Amino acid sequence: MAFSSHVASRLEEQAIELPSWAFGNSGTRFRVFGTPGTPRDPFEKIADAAQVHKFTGLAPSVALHIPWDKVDDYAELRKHAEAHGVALGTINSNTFQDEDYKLGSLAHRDDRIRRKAIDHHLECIDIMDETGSRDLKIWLADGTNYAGQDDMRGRQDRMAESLQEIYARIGEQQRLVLEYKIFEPAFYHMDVPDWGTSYAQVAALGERATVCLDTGHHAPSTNIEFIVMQLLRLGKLGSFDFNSRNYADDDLIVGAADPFQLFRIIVEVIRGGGYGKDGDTAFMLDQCHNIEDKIPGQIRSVLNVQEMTARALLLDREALTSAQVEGDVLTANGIFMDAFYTDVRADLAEYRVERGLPADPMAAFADSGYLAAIAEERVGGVQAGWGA
Ligand code: LRH
Ligand code: MN
Ligand code: MN
Repeated sequence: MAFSSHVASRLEEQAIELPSWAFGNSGTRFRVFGTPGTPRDPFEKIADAAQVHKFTGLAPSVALHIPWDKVDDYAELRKHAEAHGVALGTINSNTFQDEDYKLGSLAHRDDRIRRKAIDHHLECIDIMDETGSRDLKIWLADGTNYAGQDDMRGRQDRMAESLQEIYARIGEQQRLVLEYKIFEPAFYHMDVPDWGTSYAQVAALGERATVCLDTGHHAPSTNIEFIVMQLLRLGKLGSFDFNSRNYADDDLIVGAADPFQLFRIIVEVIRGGGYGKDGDTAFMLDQCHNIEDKIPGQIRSVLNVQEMTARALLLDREALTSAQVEGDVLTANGIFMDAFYTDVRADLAEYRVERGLPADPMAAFADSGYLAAIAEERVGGVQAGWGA
């Protein structure tokens, strides 16, 4: 069985943005394990990311993290990306690695530190103008460790003011995307801990401000697809940071820990009009490859997303709706599970070959000799950022 033309053409709409930091060495606070051939600068990270797109056709853009990916000339970086067949995507700000930000950034009490954090975001927007990026993604490490440490209300108010100043500088074709995270690095409270807070903050800013949902940033057993439904319903699901979690913010390969959850999420994205040409919800990865090779790790990741998307597109929504209307609980659930249990791997292989791509991108990349070539060429790679 091959995919229907409808499913095939919907699959063609898929684009998954890769994080530049996935290509650098990373690890836990216990140890960073290096990989031979790790990129030494943003140019090499982009060259590696382009391999993922070359073998899968799924990853046409690369997100940058500033200052991890700071370069002298962003126009040159943009040209380099284009020459490799990819575009520069989301610009991620970083207010979590500077000594000044120990007690916060956009929510800080000290005007000087708040000013510095706002200015960093304005600089990120200048960079976006040069790279042609649409989205500024803000994730704030702001929060406290102890009850009473600071006034949570005051922090929320200051953050709102800071965000307003940043949003005022966002261009007509650009967006501000605010990511939430339940905990870490702050362990008592985070200033943007959940989708509700992110929504409240971006709703106050305006139309071009939306929420980023990082799948690893929730409590265990959170119904993430419900949040997806709600944010799409409100027109505020700007983007995903996809990854897998077993325990906390593990940043493992998306779809590795719980492919069924990924399937349920994508079903809701399609249902809510966020998928492909229907909507404006960006699919991005936010992952680190601590012990596995990075490029194949990213290839496996985008393939996992594609596989669950194919299954979600196979869901018989008409039959599902009839069962729901009839209140037929078991039939409805059975229809849902049928789509999830469908093995689409052979169909996807055929789909790829029809589009001039390798049937098995993992095997084709392994055969290409790219890893051996970069291991020989590049000496002294950089870390993803945390240890840098
Ligand atoms: C925070 C986060 C955020 C950062 C990235 C490196 O945990 O998910 O998206 O920018 O990790
Ligand atoms: Mn993230
Ligand atoms: Mn994270």
